[in-house]
Amino acid sequence: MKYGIYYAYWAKRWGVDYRPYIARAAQAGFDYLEISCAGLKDMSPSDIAALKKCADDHGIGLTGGYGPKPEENISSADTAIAENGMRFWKETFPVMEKLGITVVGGGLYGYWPVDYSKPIDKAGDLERGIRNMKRLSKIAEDYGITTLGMEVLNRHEGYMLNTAKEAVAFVEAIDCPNVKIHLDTYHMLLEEDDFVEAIHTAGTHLGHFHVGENNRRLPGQGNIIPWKAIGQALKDVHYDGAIVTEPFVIDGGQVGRDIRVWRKLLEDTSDARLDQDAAESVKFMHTIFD
Ligand SMILES: [Mn+2]
Repeated sequence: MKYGIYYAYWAKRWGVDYRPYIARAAQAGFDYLEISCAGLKDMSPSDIAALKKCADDHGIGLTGGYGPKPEENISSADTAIAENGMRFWKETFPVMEKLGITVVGGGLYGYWPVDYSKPIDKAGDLERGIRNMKRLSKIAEDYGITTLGMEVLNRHEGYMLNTAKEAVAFVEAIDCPNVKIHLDTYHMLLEEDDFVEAIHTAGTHLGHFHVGENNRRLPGQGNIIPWKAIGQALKDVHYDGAIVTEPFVIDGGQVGRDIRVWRKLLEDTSDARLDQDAAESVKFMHTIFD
C-alpha cells in the first residue's frame, strides 16, 4: 500500500508553495503529498517545473484535493456558475498532468464549505452534477486523470453525498470509468452505520481513501476509529489506491477557519513534533494496512 499526507497538516493557507511539504512528507516516510488544486492554474511554467522536479527529487508522488468555491460549483442551477466551474477544471487539468497528478478527490461535484443559509435543492443539484461530471470526466481523460474522487462528506460540509450508498448511485448514474468514490474515515464516522459495510458498498468504485481520527488527528492518535476492521475491508474490496491522511491539528489561518479548528489539537505543535508525529503515523498505517 502507498501512503500520503495532505500538505495542510503543516500549513494555514490553501494554495502555497508545496516544496517544503514535499521534503517533510518524504522525511516522514510517505509516498505521496496531496496538494490543493487551488491556484494550480495560475502557476507559471517555471514554478510548475520546479514543483515537479522537487517531487521527483524526493521520490514523492502528488495527488490533488479540492473543495470548489461557490462560483466554481458545476452543479449550480446558475449556468454561468456551472460553466465557470467547468472552466476551472479545464485550466487546472493541464497543470495536473504536468505535475503527474492522476488522482484528485474532494467535493468536486458541488462546492465547499456549503452555505446552509441558502435553500438546498439536493435532487436538482444531483441531476446537474451527474450531467456535468460526465462532461468533466471526458475532459479529464484527455489529461490522463484516472480518478475523479467523489468525496462523501458529513452533513455539516455537504448534502449531495453523505453515505457510500448515495455515492454508488451517483457514480453509477455518471457511469464513467474515471469517476470514482472517495471515502474519508472522519466523515464516515458521522454518517455511516458501519465502516466495513460502507467500504464493501463502495466496492470496486472506491478510488481514493482519506484517513483521520474522529477529531482529524493523525491515524493512531485516537481510540474511536476501528482501524483493523477498516484495513481488512479495504483488502476485501481489493483497494489499490493510495491511503492519504488528512490531519488538521493547528488552529488559525484560512485553513483553520474553513476546517473549523478552534483550538490546538496537540499541546506541542512545533515543526519537530509535527514531523515526528507524522513519521509515527506512517509506521502505524503500515501495521494496519500493509
Ligand atoms: Mn477528506
